[in-house]
Amino acid sequence: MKSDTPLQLLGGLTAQEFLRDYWQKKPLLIRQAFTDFDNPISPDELAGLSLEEEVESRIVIENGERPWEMRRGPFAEDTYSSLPETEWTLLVQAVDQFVPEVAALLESFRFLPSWRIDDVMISYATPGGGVGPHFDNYDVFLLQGHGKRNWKVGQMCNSDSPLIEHSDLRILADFEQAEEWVLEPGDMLYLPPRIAHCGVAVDECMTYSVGFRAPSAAEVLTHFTDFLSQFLPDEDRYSDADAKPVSDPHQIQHDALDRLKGLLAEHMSDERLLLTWFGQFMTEPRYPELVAGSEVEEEDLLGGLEDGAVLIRNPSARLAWSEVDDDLLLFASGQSRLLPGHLRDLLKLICAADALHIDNLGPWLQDENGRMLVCELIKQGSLGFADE
Ligand SMILES: [Mn+2]
Repeated sequence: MKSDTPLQLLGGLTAQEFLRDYWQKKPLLIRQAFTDFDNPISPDELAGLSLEEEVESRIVIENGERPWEMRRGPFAEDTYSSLPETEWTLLVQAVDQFVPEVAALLESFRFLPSWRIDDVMISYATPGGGVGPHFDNYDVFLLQGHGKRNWKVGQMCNSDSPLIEHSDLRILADFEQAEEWVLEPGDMLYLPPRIAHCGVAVDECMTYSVGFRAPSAAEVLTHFTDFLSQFLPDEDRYSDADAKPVSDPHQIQHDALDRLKGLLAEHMSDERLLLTWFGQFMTEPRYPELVAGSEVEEEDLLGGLEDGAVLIRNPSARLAWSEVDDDLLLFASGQSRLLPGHLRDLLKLICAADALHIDNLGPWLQDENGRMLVCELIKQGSLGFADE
């Protein structure tokens, strides 16, 4: 995607302008980001998903058994007949993994790295429904899909911002309203991390939240050092050759800290390991149990494709790639593979194509590494044959 094309999705801004002025910085209201928006899933279908075992869903009832009562799915069919008329919300996570038409919405966000995108959550709300004033630690695009929702945007928050006492929800005790808009179908609101916001359904409505993932500094440090430590031999230790005699044996001198900093710097600066860890971490699937592979022999793969079979990405899989020197790294659902540089276009194809078939994959099947890679991705579960 060219970064200097004005985008309807961004209210006429180019991707470059949006990233410079708004991304991670300030809210942006976009009227008709999607013109003539065709709501890809109905409230009934969304409620249907919330009955499924593998789908994460919640219902929040403002005046339930207690204020802001939260129930976790999967729900039973009769759950819905027992709810009040108004002021409740159903939230369903990662609908993009279950409904291809919802996954297709993500195509519009290709000006951002796909590995930053977490999921599309959909909320359905009855009039007056919402989840209270809160903040998230992630960027989000809130696309109005159906009906109208009132959004209020407030102050910047952090982990010290006072919350009301609640066991399940993080509801802000104070909300300092700065702006307010009513969103109609096709309108979209971008919010940077940590900004207070409060959405209340004006009438029966649905909102699509395109959420992003960003590891916390604590996660980066704990997960990367865990990963790194697998490669460090036990004899690689704090060492103090050429130490000077000490004046007080009980004192920790600062030269010991310098040696420690040296030890940390030596290992933390290994770019290849950092990249490998990061790619694996950012492609970890939300639902690893839905990335189940199947056995396939190379000859069956080739025969199948020649007979017109089509391979598609598992909607629960996450893929990304990178370069290391003259080689490539493919990250697939939390795993990495080092591959020769000549497979670059194959990796791009596997990451981006809606479907793989004999026409686009054909030439790569002549290549031993290419064939093997496609087989491995089927065995690992990131690719699978489409049902005819
Ligand atoms: Mn939110």
